[in-house]
Amino acid sequence: MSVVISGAGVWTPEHRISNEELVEAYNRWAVQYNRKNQEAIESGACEEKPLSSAEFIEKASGIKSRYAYIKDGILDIDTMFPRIPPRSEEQLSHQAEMAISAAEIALQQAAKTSEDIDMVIVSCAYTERSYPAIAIEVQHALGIQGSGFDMLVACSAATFALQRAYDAIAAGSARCVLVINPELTSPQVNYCDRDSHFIFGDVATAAIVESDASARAEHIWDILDTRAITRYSNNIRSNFGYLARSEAVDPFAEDRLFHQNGRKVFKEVCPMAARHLADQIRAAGLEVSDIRRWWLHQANLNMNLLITKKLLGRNLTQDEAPTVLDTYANTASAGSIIAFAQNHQDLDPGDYGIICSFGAGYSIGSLLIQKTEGKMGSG
Ligand code: CO8
Repeated sequence: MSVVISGAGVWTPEHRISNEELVEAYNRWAVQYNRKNQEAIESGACEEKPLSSAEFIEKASGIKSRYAYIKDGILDIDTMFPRIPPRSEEQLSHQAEMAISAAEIALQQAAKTSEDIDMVIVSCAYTERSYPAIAIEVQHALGIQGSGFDMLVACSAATFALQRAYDAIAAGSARCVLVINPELTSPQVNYCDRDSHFIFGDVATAAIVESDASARAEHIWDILDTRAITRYSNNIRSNFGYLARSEAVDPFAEDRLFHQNGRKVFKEVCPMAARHLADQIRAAGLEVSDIRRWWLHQANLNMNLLITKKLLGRNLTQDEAPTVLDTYANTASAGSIIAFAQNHQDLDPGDYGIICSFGAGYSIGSLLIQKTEGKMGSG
């Protein structure tokens, strides 16, 4: 039996923030901070905040803009975080709403309805609460039978969840799995940190995984192989967690937000990812040159250029390795799924592709897939 990806969808928030807007707000905040703390800076008690630059951001990362679920507050120098209106326990939660918006597109692409689904996996870098699982809320809202659960694997949440979906179909414990990645990253971004304020954006992605026998979509991708590896590293970290109350620490302190040693991450993760992909492709009896399209993790354009250069000895074109981080920025685990969802319909039956994530953990997750004949128009 073949296990296939038969649909993928992206829900994009309506609010966009350009590098220029973000830098302008950060710089005004930094100037105000430096003015307020002038004496302490002069005495060496605290450090001056350096200014950010839109040119640096684009050159160092390839990011030009990002989307925000809620823009209000992010560019206000007296706030510097998104002001997300609280919802009552009776209302649909923010992440469930994002998840459902992406799920509806993936279901439509796969020519499926809620009745066809029997497992929901919500997998992302953060969930807005511990329980009940966002996946179970989505399951309830969409009227899905079976089971649902949440998974957290930071950057590799989407690829690791696709592998759990693959395993469930292959083992017969599910018939059709809805995998959703509502990446609401903006509340965990430190918009007062010059080195990381530009990195992330919000988005939600979704995919349908099922047996080839039940697939009815126009575009169907056979999953030939899945791989996941992790290696512990403190170089990307957020200490946000439920122990803050017991530890009597500030739950909003800088270390509770995303922070990283970006240079080290770059140097350590690129060779790991290149080796991982080369091993996977060769183990399947293929050459790296057989891969028609690379839907790579979208953290940094230079990382992707380095990885593909290590693999193929040349820079890949946008057609071979589509970039979406220029408009979406780093969307935690969703980046490779956005790249896939927006850039797979033009390929032909028989074409091979790789979906791959790499990042916090460290973690690397990848799927080697091959396009098969579509069954019918998905409308
Ligand atoms: N404006 C102007 N100058 C700057 C800025 C800025 N905004 N930031 C840094 N600089 C300066 C630095 O001070 C430095 O100056 P100097 O040379 O004088 O010391 C110079 O520019 C170079 O700085 P860096 O060494 O930091 O710059 P890099 O070229 O390394 O680029 C990057 C920085 C873009 C961060 C790069 O290192 C990178 O992308 N690394 C990989 C990071 C990565 O992939 N991380 C993965 C994180 S995502 C993830 O794992 C998911 C986590 C879960 C989601 C979290 C949601 C919130």
